[in-house]
Amino acid sequence: MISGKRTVVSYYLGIQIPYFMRTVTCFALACLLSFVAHAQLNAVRLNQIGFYTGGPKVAAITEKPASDVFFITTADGRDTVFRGALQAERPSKYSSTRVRLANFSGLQQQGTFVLRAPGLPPSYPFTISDAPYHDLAKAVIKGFYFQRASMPLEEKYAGKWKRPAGHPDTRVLVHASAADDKRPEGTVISSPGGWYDAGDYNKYIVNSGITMYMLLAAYEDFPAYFGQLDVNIPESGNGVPDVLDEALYNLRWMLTMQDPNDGGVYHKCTNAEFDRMVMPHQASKSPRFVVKKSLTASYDFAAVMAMAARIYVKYDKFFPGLADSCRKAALSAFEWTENTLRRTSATARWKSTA
Ligand SMILES: [Ca+2]
Repeated sequence: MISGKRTVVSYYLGIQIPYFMRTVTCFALACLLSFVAHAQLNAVRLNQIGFYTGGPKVAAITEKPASDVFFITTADGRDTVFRGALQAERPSKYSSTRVRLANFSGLQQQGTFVLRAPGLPPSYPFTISDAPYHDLAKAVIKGFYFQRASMPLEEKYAGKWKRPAGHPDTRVLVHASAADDKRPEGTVISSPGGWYDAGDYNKYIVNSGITMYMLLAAYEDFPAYFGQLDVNIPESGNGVPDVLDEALYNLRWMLTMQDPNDGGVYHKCTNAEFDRMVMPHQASKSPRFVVKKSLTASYDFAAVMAMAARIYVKYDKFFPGLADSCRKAALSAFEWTENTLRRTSATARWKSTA
């Protein structure tokens, strides 16, 4: 379209358009057509995972349908299991998108379905069941297993994602920023295990602190559900809920990040530079460091350890002394932060959390 002297656009406009302008015009047209096609394809927005059998079920129609009705059919389109009326268009002062809702909460038949509004492409398939998020919950918990540092992922647990161990972290150096009289620069400590961060092979107390809270809170809120959730990790079937086994893999690493001399917690375990985009066992063998103790890391650590002490005490026969160790670690980390706050200025505190 852009190779000749006259394009379709220039032909219909009856003018000669410079090559650059033709390119830009064609690109803009392609984007516009793509946008229109994409909007059409996604005209029915709904929860693509699924809905509880007895729960609310609502879809949002974001393009103009040919009529005011909608249908829920089986995935193959052969049987209609529900029909309803689209709700009136709702204006929003925050968006120009015109939306009409399709409420099909009355449909309580289990299966896989699609929503169809006349004149628009059907929705993505969705399920209605008594446990629509069960597979999602398993995948989320299992996701942390794939992030495990310092251990190989075996095929029987990891499938096609099996891989050798990376980053043993049994010889980690105290960085200059974290050095003190009892642990001078270059002191070797062991800090194995834990999870890699989302986008790199370093390990962060603050980042994993919120994650630990979420996992432990999920267990505390739904102990019966997580008590039976088997996600096929090496600790499955050991009598301890897998979510607590997985959290423990990171908890044990977190414990290594506390300086036993004063209770302060190192901010992260890290390379001097990020590893390249390679598999963990192919990453650089350059030194790993623990860096400056921080208020944020120590407070996060204290909170996670306090919570862990409360939860893992119920599994004391499996992990003797763990809950007590967590309690002591929480108290000493909290004490370090309080003492540090007392003797530092507001400016220094701000820098400490940066
Ligand atoms: Ca288990």
